[in-house]
Amino acid sequence: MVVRVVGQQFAWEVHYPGPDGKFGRTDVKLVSADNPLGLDRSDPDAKDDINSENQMHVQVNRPVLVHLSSKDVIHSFGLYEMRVKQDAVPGLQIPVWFIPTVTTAEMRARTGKADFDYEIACSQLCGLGHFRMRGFLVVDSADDYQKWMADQQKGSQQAVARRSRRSSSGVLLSSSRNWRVRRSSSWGSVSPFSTNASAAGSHDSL
Ligand SMILES: [Cu+2]
Repeated sequence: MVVRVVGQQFAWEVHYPGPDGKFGRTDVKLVSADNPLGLDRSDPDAKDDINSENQMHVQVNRPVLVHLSSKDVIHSFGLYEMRVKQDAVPGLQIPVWFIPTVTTAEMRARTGKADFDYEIACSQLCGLGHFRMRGFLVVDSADDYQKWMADQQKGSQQAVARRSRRSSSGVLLSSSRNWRVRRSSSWGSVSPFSTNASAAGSHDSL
């Protein structure tokens, strides 16, 4: 499987191409709290794309190719159990790959830790919120992975419907999606995209 991971102060955004296997176009001008990847939903390739924040699900025993980049400063994508550590650099897409061979559930059984999780650590001091830049890799069985993906697809279709309702009514609807709640708390006031258009404009290759 192929996935894009974008580091930002202070979270990991994960972009899945969806069933068509094609990543939709992204544009920094479209980046918002609702659309952290700047995905252009009018692009046919983007229609089935999935994004998640600080949560990366993969299927056991399948090679995972990650195209790694950053929106702002240099971060470092660390998956210690996979022996993966790679800087995420603005303006570059850096490929890194691994094959997960032990599911999260199996690791919990082996270690006797019911709360074991594979962690995605940022191992580059990237700003004041560096300490909380932390995601999780979930290694699923094939069945669990399909279920998760189906759930995400449903969720993203609902989000698209919500967005179009909102744009027609001009009323901000509240959302129960966890990632959005987390987004608002982790985004804070430090994002260069929230206030400074010229800073965003300099990262065209996002
Ligand atoms: Cu970081």
